[in-house]
Amino acid sequence: MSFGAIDATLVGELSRIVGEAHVLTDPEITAGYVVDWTRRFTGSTPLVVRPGDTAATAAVMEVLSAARIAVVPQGGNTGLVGGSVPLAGEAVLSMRRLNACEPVDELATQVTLGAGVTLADAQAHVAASGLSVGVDLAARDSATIGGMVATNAGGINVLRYGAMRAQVVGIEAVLADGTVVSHLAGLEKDNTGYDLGSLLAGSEGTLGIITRVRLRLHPTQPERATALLAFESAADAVIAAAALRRSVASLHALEAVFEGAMALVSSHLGVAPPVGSLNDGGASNSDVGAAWLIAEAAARTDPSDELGTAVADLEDLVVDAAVALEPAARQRLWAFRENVTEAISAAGIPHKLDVTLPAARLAEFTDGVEAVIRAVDPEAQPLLFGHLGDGNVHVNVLGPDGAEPADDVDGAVLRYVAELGGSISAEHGIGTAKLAELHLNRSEAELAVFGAIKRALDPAGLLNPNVLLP
Ligand code: FAD
Ligand code: 2HG
Ligand code: ZN
Repeated sequence: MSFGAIDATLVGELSRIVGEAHVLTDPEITAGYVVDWTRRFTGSTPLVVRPGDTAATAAVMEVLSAARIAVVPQGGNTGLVGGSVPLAGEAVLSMRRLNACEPVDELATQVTLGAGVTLADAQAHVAASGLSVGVDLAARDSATIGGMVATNAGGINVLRYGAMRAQVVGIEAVLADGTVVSHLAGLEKDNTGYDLGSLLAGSEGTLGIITRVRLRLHPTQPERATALLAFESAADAVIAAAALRRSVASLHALEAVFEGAMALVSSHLGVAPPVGSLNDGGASNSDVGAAWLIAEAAARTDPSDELGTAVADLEDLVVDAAVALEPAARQRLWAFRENVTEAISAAGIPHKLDVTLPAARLAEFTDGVEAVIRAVDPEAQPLLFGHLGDGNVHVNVLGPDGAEPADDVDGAVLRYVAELGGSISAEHGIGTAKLAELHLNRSEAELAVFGAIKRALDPAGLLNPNVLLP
């Protein structure tokens, strides 16, 4: 695929649409748009364009597609698979200025948001109506609603409300040639053909530029109880997680941190976990070893009895438990989970593998993955954590002294996941990082359908041309 060049005439045309201040070409100013959050993926770009609304986005795409300029759509640039940065010199279309929050529709319990609204701003906007966004994640201050739909982000409440796709009841997007498609009525029942919101969810900027999203909202569950539970082994934590899912109707989040990751995050925070102990012999000589679960129950009325009873029933498995009800105390427990990604980033540049296992193979995977990694790179350090309630494990791998591990580690782990019947991308997407392994989960026939959909919506292949589709 050959792409066009950017010249002064093109820059002038774009400036007339979005204003000179929003067409960036100076490498010092565009530097922040070309490196991803992990610092593992760095590219370069001749041009960053920052439209302020749908009409401007459409006009910009009309100009760029006429000039055959490849484009990487970018929201908060918190994506973790190298899909949000221009790795092959593409232009960047930054969507952050589309940050309008329309009034909450309290009758429908829905809201329409600009693609550039951050999750934190969306949460604050709907809170006054006693409503909540169904997806929550630690990058909430930067991640945008458009980026979260484009990656079908998951986060900590998927076991209650589903991932981002399940929140979308309407979508507006600009196609590669500047055509606007808009279906924002938000009717819960609407069988009038293909569901474009569902198609764009998880499309990673390859099919269209999301400009506005109508989200389903959920009644806020203000009363909360949070437990931090320590286990001797990953297998015990997996069994306990399944039991909690069966017994706690108000279960809102069920997260895990395994030994190596817990050691790193507690050293980063300068605080030891209040329950369980690090490196206390036995299985914990490994980097996976012991495990901690964070279980949070949330309801309209105090759920602490329900959670407490379920935790008491786990007495044969749990080494020790701490339960917190007040927000500050709960936050102190959550810190051991929410800061893991940041702690790893402070230690080096990891390879990030984000996988789901069938429930029946989860313990086998958490026990076996360390050996799979060490067989490829004996010095690599596996750091495991994730959304255990969904079967979703984040396997981060660091090399010695914070360097990247051997590249072959990624393929070895992902092949192991596929052998066990799991998904090689639970929630972060394929991006450029997992492109070579997509065939492990998707048949040739499926990939041919992906290609046909791509060609139908973006015949010149201008939108994120190096992402998702092999
Ligand atoms: P970007 O990073 O800017 O882009 C991500 C992808 O979406 C790219 O392919 C990009 O081209 C595309 N894109 C962005 N905006 C648009 C648009 N408007 N239209 C079309 N395509 C677009 N993810 C989870 O699923 N669960 C978690 O728990 C979670 N926790 C995280 C915690 C931290 C600390 C960090 C740094 C990341 C985390 N993530 C998590 C990663 C997650 O993918 C992002 O946080 C979020 O979904 C991406 O939003 P963004 O606006 O930053 O998108
Ligand atoms: C999380 O759950 C995010 O914290 C990030 O999805 C995972 O850093 C990672 O690998
Ligand atoms: Zn996650």
